[in-house]
Amino acid sequence: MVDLTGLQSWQALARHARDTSQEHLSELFRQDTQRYQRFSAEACGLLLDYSKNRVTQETLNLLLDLARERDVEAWRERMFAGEPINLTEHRAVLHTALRAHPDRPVTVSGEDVMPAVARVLAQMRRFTDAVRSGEWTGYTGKRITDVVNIGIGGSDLGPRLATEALIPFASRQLRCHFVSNIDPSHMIETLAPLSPETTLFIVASKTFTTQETMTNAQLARDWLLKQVADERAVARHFVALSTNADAVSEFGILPENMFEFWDWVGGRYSLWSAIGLPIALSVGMDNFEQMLAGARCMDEHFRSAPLETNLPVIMAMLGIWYIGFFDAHSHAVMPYDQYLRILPAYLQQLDMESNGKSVCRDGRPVDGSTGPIIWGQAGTNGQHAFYQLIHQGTRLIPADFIMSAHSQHELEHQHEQLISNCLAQTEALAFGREDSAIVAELEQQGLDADAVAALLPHKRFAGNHPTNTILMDELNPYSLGVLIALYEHKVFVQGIIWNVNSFDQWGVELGKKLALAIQDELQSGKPVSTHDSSTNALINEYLKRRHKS
Ligand code: G6Q
Repeated sequence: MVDLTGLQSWQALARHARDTSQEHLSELFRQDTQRYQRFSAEACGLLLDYSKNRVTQETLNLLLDLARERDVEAWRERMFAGEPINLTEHRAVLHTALRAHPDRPVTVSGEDVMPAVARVLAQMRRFTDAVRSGEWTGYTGKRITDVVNIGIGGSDLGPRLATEALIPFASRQLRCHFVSNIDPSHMIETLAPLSPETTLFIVASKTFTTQETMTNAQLARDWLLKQVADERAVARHFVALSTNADAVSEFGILPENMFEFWDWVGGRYSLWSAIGLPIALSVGMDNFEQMLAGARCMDEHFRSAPLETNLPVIMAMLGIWYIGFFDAHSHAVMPYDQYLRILPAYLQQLDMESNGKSVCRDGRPVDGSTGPIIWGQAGTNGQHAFYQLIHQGTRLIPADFIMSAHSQHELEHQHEQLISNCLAQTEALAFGREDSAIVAELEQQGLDADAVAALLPHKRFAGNHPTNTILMDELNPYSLGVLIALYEHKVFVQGIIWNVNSFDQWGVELGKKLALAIQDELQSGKPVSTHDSSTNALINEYLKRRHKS
């Protein structure tokens, strides 16, 4: 495959970037009164306003030429069709099948996977109904009041995001907790207020070998058995979400309490699968299926809408523009919705684990930058912390602002304060403030000409900072499904443009291996000399301090 920078469309974009890089959003809006109409699009109830980006119609045309030259449409079909596009792991990438219409077959290696998907969904429904109704009890016959999901990475972030986002739809009789960190404090503090008789543990692990999850599951098992001294209790208080049936039954979890998924579901794309069980327990299976329906709507939009109005494609190509031609290293996500406070962390994994790559699919180095650093925070908190850097710092930081028309609460006035802040930020970022307005304000405060001149550079708002604004009617299971699928497909399109495999994550392996070796050394307690001088010294110093009485 031709290197990215060698493509005709890339070179055309590079020339266009040189010619237009100084254009200011204020000027672009002045020149075109229809700019919002031209640069906004809607799908599945979600409005994307991308008019506050540093683009013209020509920029977008060139970006879409690049998408076509990189064969985005063909790759999209290959993904939906179940081809093994995860080349290094020889796997299909079919999280879309988990939310596909049950009557339409989706085949992997010649086998229709939809009956298995439907079977697990039915199993999830039976189980969640039983737990939520109180029919499923703990070992001593008490109703389950607390669910603790033990999982990490993809087996934690997706369900945690959705469970938190959908709190207004949750059963208040069932509290959900998430333990991921190997640090025992995480489990100990979570369990402290809970009773083993009324706690259900979900061991969520695709492989059922992950160190953090297996260690924490063992800790939870010991906690349970310490108080309910009967091994049979494990079967009433533990269920598993996994692809590894043997390891699950070895742990003492009954086969009927294992919820299966498959190797064609990537960890960070797995909340739509059995990994979504805590979501379903919290909000009920009907709401979980609404979330799937929202994602399905976005899948259909992504698969069929022309590139010109295709939301994931537009967002992806805008990102390519800033990373490729403006040297933007990061991308901020600002949900003006407290219930979406986990979204930046979730998108960190989705985007950075998928596109944080430096080799192409064929193993050659990429030419240019790939995935950005994703960061952000919910609501107005960031305005009182890091927005300073976005407004007046030296870096270009494109950002997504997300808001809903309806609040989950009846405090409309306060909701409007929240939304005004969101809108004000995107306005300020795009247009900044004219020097003349700053001068007039300072003069009005009685400052003399020297003082005004001295202060002006510090008070200057240059503007021209690009943002997308995403507006939903309200945050609910359906719109959450739409929103998450939007970002999944955005990440997919960017991976195709950069020609990387967005579906593996080899970069997480080395640290895990080294940690196992160091763990043995720490346990032996003997000074070491086999590492570099820094690691040796740190291990030895740790041991010295640890064994000091
Ligand atoms: C995600 C990654 C990774 C994975 C965790 C947990 O795409 O593969 O975050 O989800 O390492 O893995 P297990 O589910 O196998 O425990």
